Amino acid sequence: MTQTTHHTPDTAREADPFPVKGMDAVVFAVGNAKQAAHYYSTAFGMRLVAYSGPENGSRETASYVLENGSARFVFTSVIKPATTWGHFLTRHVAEHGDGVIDLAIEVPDARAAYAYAIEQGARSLAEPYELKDDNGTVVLAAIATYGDTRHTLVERTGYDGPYLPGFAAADPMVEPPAQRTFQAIDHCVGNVELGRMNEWVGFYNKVMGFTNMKEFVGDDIATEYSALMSKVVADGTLKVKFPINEPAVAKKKSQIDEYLEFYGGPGVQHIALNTNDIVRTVRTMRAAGVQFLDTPDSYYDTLGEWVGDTRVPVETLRELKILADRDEDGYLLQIFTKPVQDRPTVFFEIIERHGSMGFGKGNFKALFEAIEREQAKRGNL
Ligand code: TYF
Ligand code: FE
Repeated sequence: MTQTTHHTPDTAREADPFPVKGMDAVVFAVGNAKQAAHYYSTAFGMRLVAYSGPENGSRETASYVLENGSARFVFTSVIKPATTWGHFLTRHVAEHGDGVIDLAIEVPDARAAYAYAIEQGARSLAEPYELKDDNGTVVLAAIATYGDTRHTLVERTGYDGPYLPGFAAADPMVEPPAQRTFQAIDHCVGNVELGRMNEWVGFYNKVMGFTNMKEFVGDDIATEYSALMSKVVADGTLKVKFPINEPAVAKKKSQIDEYLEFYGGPGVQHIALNTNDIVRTVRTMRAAGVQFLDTPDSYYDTLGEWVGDTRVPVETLRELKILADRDEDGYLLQIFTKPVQDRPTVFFEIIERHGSMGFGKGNFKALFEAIEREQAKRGNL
């Protein structure tokens, strides 16, 4: 395996042609945004902060904005058969089920970011435009990525409101947990078709100047047990990290093929969320009914021998089925939910990092076996 450093020198960072501030929002098109907002409030511990719908002038869509620290999710539903955008959302939900339409990125200058992306070959979905209200102005533009997914580029320096012009501040739907369940988006993963991973990695290299991180699932792991290949691209500051998966031809049907079949093409597979206290987060979410992947006891029987000391005792990890991994920079603790809708598509990861900037390579075998047990239950293995 080759190794590519993920530390960008300061000189390169100053010259970054596509500077980013971080993830702006993950936008979901769903069948019932009101109920989705309730689930992410009660089960994920997020808080509703903004709303747009017929009550404040949005005639065709209802959108709920939920936050947890810097993590922002937006859930949008169409409320009547209508317009071009309404048709896009309706078709997206009909074809893909509830899913991610937009991995929006906050940038210091949306016009410059858009111009650079287009010059580098990105496909335009929206030329730069402004949204204005009493809270100020936001500049947006959008480019296409894999499948029906887009990246809206958001410049919000001239705005001081709850989300975007047109949105009204909203109160939480329920009392949020006393302590945050998570506070940031760690990474957003895309599934693409067989043989297309390198193209999409090249897309992010070229269009956003993102570089490859050293951790990836190569041929060797793919044929051995994972049935997928994966590479990770990130901006120079590592605030925005996008792993890209493709199916591999292996002994068993790839989990990526299952996703592509049930999603109806490429799309966002999982969103990883940072927590400082994974034990509390998992207890809170389990108590609220969130289902996580199971991990066999045998994983914990040998964990202590190789992972060394972690903040959480192995017996607690075993009780909650949390995975642990260590590399030269430190360790991480992680766990994966089962798919959060009836289709075996989108799921979430909760991750607590202590130095390690990896993605849990040491867990790939245990993780992919757990996913395959779920696939088998669905009759898709
Ligand atoms: O984001 C990652 O790379 C890890 C591992 O289908 C992973 O969370 C990779 C592929 C996959 C599930 C998890
Ligand atoms: Fe992940």
